[in-house]
Amino acid sequence: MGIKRHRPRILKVVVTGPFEAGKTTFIRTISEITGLSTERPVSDPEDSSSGRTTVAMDFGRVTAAPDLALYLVGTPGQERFEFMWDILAEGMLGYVLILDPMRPGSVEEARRVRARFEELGDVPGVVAINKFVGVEHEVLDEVRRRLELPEHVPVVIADAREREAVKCTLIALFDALLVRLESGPRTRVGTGEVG
Ligand SMILES: Nc1nc2c(ncn2[C@@H]2O[C@H](COP(=O)(O)OP(=O)(O)OP(=O)(O)O)[C@@H](O)[C@H]2O)c(=O)[nH]1
Ligand SMILES: [Mg+2]
Repeated sequence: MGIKRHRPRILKVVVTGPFEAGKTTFIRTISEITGLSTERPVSDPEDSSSGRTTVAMDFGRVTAAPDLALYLVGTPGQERFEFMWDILAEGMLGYVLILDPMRPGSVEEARRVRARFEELGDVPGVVAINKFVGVEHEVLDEVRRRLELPEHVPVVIADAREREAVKCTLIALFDALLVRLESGPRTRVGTGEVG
């Protein structure tokens, strides 16, 4: 007589954002498995600190509870791989939008990414400011204003290399999800279940 094993529920979270924002790093920091990454050398090495860029997707896994696993799916940041967004967003529970406020054009690009992700699913999103050194409340206000974020969208400062910061970002996303679920039957939320 064997021990009965239940398959864990799987919830999918997409990690998106502009080129070089820190999406791959965010997933690597928290993933329990080495994960899949489709990084290739960038064509313009001056434009990238690591010299590598995601061309299809990143993938990581986190056990949230004994019967609950999160699949973290990272998008490519370069515009020419944007066709992957629709595929990767399928069935997402929510998304994390990472941006680097110090990189020229990153906030404007984040605005465009967010507009597209809002179309791709009626799910909550959280904005994570990465690579930031400076006065925190100023950057929080500025990003909120420039992205024209509604009040219910959480914005956090999170160093994508730090596990605790990545965890807090994911918790902010789940809090936003709970608020949605509690806000009544008119709000539709994707199931996020992929298996
Ligand atoms: N200083 C600093 N560097 C970071 C941080 N997060 C990522 N980086 C570095 O920034 C570079 C880009 O990080 P990635 O995680 O590859 O960024 P990405 O968003 O996946 O990039 P693309 O796939 O090309 O769009 C790498 O050299 C990282 O080591 C951070 O919080 N602080
Ligand atoms: Mg990447």
